Amino acid sequence: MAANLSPAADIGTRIMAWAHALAVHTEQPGMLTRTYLTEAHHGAAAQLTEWMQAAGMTVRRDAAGNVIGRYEGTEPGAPALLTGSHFDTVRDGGRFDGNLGVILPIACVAEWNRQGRRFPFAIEVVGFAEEEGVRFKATLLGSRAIAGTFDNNVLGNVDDSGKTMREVMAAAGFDPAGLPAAAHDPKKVLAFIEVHIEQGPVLLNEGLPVGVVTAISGASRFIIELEGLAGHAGTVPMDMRRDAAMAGAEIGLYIEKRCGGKPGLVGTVGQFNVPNGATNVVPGRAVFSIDIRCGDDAEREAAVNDVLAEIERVCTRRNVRAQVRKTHEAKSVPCAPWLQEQWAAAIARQGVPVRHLPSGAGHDSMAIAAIADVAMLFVRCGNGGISHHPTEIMTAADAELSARVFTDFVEHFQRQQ
Ligand code: HGY
Ligand code: MN
Ligand code: MN
Repeated sequence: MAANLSPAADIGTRIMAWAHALAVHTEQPGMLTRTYLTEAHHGAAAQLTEWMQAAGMTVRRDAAGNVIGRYEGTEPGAPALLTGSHFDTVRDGGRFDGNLGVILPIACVAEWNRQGRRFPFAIEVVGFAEEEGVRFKATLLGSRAIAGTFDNNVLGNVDDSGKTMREVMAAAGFDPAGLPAAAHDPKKVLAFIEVHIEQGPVLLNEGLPVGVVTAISGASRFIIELEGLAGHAGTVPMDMRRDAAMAGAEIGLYIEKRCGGKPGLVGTVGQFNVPNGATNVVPGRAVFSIDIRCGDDAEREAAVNDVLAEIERVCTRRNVRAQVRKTHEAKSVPCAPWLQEQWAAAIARQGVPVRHLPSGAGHDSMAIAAIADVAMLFVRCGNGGISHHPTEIMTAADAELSARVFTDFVEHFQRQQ
């Protein structure tokens, strides 16, 4: 049942109600987990489709499963100002990461539609089908499809149940052969603007509701599989062990130390598994993830090289074999100054101080930058700025203000000269 609030309800309340309504589409009761092409994902896509149609948009799904709502301009078929974000989530995630950037533009288009307002360009609101990389360990799938940079090699990636992405897409009615046709013609895209929660504490600590993103940090991600030798926890002497988990732990501590030294450089081991482990068995295998990011690509690449060298050193000394698989690499992406200026002007017209800040989190804008200039509006997060966590929160007042900034941006939008 859609949360169809009357137009009288202020837009901030409507956006919050929709975010909570969308959160019912989860694959894990009691928490929000919505990964690519699960039943919960299909339910959310149907709900977004309903809201887009009610807002006066025509809606289509492309071969990647993106939900694309189009609000025609005064000239049918005109180039579009693209906006949107992702509607998949991390496991036990928050209900605003990604989803806000789809819901808020839909709510604004619904207002323009109610007023009969059209622009000399179309507006396309995209619900990107997959950004987090949770189910198939490949990220930005939706936005890469639209950018024409989808890497078909990931179609063979398997989920925890052993199903390949290709199988899952086909079962959901999406044909990978149609992916090239999902690419947008760059000539038909004027720019891409993304509204996203900050996922950090800067705006909150400075008492600011919104900010203009200057650049999005680049990222390198790996899955590391270590193979030592399993053994009896009670009988194998400590100096004779080839303990895969301790090798991984030593590498993890090195990552923390190496990335701890430089502002803006971060390194995370987000997943760490001992497959078929047991309390009384020396781990013969360990599998863990590495995520290293920095606004400065040279710094990130230097840190990655040092970590890979340390993996070699630790594994040689411990007589453990390492398999290193890169699962994601994205250079940092600058936000276009001519678009940043228009976000700043829209914020200033609301009487709000303008704050520019970088993004440590990755976003769909990184992929869309391959075909269009991009710029992002950050919205304040509560609870210390926490995100990728069920206590991720924002306020209806900030949703209202962000919708006013977005509306103002579009109503004053000047194409690049
Ligand atoms: O990991 C990220 O930065 C994004 O939230 N997917
Ligand atoms: Mn996220
Ligand atoms: Mn996100």
